[in-house]
Formats: sequence, C-alpha cells, structure tokens
Amino acid sequence: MRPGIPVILTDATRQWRALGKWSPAWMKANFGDRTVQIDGKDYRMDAFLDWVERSTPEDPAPYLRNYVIREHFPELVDDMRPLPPYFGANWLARKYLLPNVHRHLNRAAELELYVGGSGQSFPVLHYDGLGSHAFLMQVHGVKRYIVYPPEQTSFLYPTPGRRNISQVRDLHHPDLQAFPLFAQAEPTIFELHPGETLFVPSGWWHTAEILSPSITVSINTVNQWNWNALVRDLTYNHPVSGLLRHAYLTVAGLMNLVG
Ligand SMILES: O=C(O)CCC(=O)C(=O)O
Repeated sequence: MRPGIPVILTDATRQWRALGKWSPAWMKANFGDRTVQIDGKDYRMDAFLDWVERSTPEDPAPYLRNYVIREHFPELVDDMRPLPPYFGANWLARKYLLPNVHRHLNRAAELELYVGGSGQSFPVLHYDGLGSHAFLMQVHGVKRYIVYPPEQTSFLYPTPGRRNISQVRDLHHPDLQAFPLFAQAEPTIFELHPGETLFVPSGWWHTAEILSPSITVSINTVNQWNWNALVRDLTYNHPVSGLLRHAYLTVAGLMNLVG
C-alpha cells in the first residue's frame, strides 16, 4: 500500500462464508423475486441471473455493479466477516463535522456488489474517486483485470471534467487516430479467481472483463498513505471553496492520524 503497487492477496477472505456459498444459482434461490436496477432498467433477479449464466460476448447479460450491499442485500453482510485487516483503518468511514463531507466519504466506504456474466465488462477504464484505494474480492467465477500505473496517465486520455475516466473505450481496438499516445500504454493483465483479493492503489487505472459468471465485492479505502490524494480530488476545480475545503480536510486528516 505504501509504495502504491497492486497486489493479489490470497488469504484476505479465507474465513468468509460467502466463498463456496454465493453463486448465481444460490442468489436466484434466495433473492429471485427481487428487482434490481441496472443502467436505468428494472430486472427481476431470477431472469437477470438466468441471463448471467448463459451470457456470451454476443449476448452479454447486463452488469449489476456498485450495488451497496448493506442497503440492497443486508442478508449478505454476515457472509463477509471478518473484514480483512489489510483494509487498515478506513478514514472514509470516520465521522466528519461537515455533513456533506461526512455523507460523501461514508458512502464511499460501503461494500459494493458486482454480478455479471461472460463477455460483459466494466464500462470504462478509470481510477477510483476520492484518491481512494480499491480492494476487489472475487467470490465466484473468474475476471480479467487490466491495470495501468498513474505514470501512464498521459497515454490514457483522461476525460475533460471527469479526469479519472479514460476517453479510450475499446482497449482491444483503440482508435489510434484519436488517441495516438495510447499505443505507448503498457497494461498489466491478469486473472482474479475466487478467494483472491485484488488491491488497486490510489490513482491506478483499471477495468475488468468477465470470463465466467462472476460475483465480486469491492471496498474503497483511504488512510494516511492516500489522504493527500483525497484532498487533491476534493479541492480540484474548486478555486474558491477549494481553499476552505483544503484547510478543513488538512485538519481532518491530522485528527484522523492522532485519533
Ligand atoms: O468490474 C470490476 O470488477 C471493476 C470494478 C471497478 O473498477 C470499480 O467499481 O471501480
């Protein structure tokens, strides 16, 4: 975490009941009659999970992603204990005097659920907001991750106004006329298997491709190693209020350090 290098942890979720228990079939048996919203459309879980099972690159199931588990599937929370000590003290989950800062940071500390099938991918190459680290816990199925270090940002064409999202949408067939420097980008590509946890450090670009019906859990964390990245993220593009925010967040960071 301190040098900012991605790692695959092989023992972080060893004690989770979710492993070996959660699967599309198990979810269908337990939550089949619920409705989920994906990209603005409603799906019954049983129909969605059937599609996940038969998903192909030609007919990919929609990708249920970034679903706050505590809100939507509170029954799953007990299956994710204990939380790995690797997460460290998560400063996102602390108390903040400013209500909007408190809500924003606490929301970002939630465990999130991802369910998808073969041929589907995370929609964008990006790095996570708030300068946060990400931990991605693979519970079922196999995913391919593609990551690039922060030093390669200039090859990845950040979107103006949303600079943590790359303008390059198809990494396998990039438009090199529009994005010529992308030819110099060097990804690291690897698979994540059930029981493995991927640590993506602050600022690392990443995206995922689903290779078989897949269930993943994620969490974002901030601590003394990336608090400055959070302060930069929250003050960037706010020339006036940015100064006040910067002062407030600097003090809040110091209080986190001692408290
Ligand atoms: O689909 C995935 O596993 C990637 C998730 C991700 O990168 C994110 O939610 O920020």
